[in-house]
Amino acid sequence: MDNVAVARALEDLADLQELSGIAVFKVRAFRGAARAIEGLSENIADLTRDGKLKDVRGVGEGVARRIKELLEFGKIAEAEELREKLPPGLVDLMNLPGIGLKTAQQVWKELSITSVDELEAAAKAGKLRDLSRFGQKREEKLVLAIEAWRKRAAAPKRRPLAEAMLAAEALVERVRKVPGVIACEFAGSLRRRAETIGDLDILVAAKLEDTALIMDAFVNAPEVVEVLGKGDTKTSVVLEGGMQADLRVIEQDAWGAAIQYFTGSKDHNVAMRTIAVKKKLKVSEYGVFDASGKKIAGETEASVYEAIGLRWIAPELRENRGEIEAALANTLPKLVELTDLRGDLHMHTTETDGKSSLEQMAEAARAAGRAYVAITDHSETLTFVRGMGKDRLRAQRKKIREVEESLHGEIRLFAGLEADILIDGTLDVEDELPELEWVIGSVHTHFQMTREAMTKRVVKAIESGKMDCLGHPTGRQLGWREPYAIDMEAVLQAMKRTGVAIEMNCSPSRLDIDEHTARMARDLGVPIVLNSDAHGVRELVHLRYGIGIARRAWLSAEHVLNTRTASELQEWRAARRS
Ligand code: DGT
Ligand code: CA
Ligand code: CA
Ligand code: ZN
Repeated sequence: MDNVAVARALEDLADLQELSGIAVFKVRAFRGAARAIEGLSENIADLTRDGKLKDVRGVGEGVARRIKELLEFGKIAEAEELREKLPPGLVDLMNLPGIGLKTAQQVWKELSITSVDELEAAAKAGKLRDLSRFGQKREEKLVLAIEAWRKRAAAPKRRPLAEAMLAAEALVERVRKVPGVIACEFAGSLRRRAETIGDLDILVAAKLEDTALIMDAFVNAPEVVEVLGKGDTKTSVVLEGGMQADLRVIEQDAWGAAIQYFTGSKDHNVAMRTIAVKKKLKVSEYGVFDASGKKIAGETEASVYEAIGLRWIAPELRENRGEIEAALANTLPKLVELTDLRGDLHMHTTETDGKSSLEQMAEAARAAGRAYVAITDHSETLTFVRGMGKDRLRAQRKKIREVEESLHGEIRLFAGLEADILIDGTLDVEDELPELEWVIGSVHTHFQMTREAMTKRVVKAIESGKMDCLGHPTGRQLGWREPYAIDMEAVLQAMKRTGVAIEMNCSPSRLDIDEHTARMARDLGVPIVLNSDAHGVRELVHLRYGIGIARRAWLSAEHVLNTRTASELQEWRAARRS
């Protein structure tokens, strides 16, 4: 049990005591101790074992006894007893953000409300507004807060990268406009572009006297549904959809140190601190300090790394997977960037299951600065999305040439196909379609196979010689479909033998392949293609999610096929096919 858990248990005990009418002065000791324990740098269990519990500020005889009990039995008997005597829904009620102990007591005493359901019904019926310290506005907010609380309880805890990124960008943009804000950025796992995000960590550089306006702007953002805590330097809120966001205000001279610290990962920070200690330096979120306690760096992030003898490390690499060693040896890779991507080799149109026409897709891709794209609608056997047979394919190819001409050669359009990999590993494409310029092979049906059978199926398709790239290689859909069982290493080996590329599908619901497989592909020398798999013009931006994953896989531009020019790509393809 860690310090936070112990503090929370004491806090709960204090709440239960207070709800049960135990005198406030008796309760206060538990709250004070909880706060002290949360702020401790030593582990409370260690202190207990060493008999040093009483040295902790605010821990007297009574508190110490409860802590020992908690560490030994995992619970405090007094808390259990008090909880049993109270109406069961009351504790839930009290834990509702924006309610707390005082209000729970108030609605219980005055309206006999003892559950969240009853509270919600009362709020909707307008029965709360006349209570003291309430009013119509708070009553309305409460209904929203309860809805958000329910959603959050039901929602998976970690959120997909794209959802977190959109939410964070909106908040950052809003906060940047507040007078006094010198800088505002998101940190944490989102800055590292992890696949899923626990919570948002937003940092602001400002003078401390300017924080009030900043905090107000933050909590009043339209997507905020609950305020968990609002202070001078830190505020925590819950957003629509249930994600938590923390905002911290930092003074400018510690900005670099703070953003370094709060970007993490924790493992990276720990490894960094180990290096610092060897040099008799101390790194914290306030700066880098020498043995005499003098601050030697902290205003910029690069200065923090430099102070301990490291090159600046891209956030996507900060997982303690060799990046510190590489920074020391000056062998960090030059990571691929979004602007390195010249083309996009997977997208659909209204011809099959896309929402935008060929003309619209081509024009949007041109406007987005792509030098080339492949139009890859579905193949014939995928009848539920009106897959195309060879006649329609030929007709589409003709149309592609026309659209290309109408855009004056500003974008090269490859006539492609996303061919189904059938259950026996046959690729759903006619032998006599040499005019196709880009063929993706993908599994869209029959996911339930043994690992062996699925591997054999996909390897056979790779070896057919008709495929340029394997699409969304594991079939996963984040949050609702697990990857199918497949031996990715065997698949990569087959690709290496035959010169087929592997897709990193950048659709935020897929992100398939993941960073681990991408790293494996890179190490084997299998080229990786970052594709949007756009099913409409608005989805062409998907590349920005995949690029983060690609960087986490240590990819440079040279590992990514669609950083090449259109003619280099055609040469690559011709070389394999000859
Ligand atoms: P998440 O939110 O679960 O997706 O992951 P992070 O990495 O954003 O983690 P979070 O939000 O708990 O903390 C943000 C960063 O703050 C984390 O990456 C590193 C830093 N940090 C937080 N707690 C600690 C800690 O106990 N020790 C160290 N060294 N760093 C910490
Ligand atoms: Ca976080
Ligand atoms: Ca956090
Ligand atoms: Zn597909």
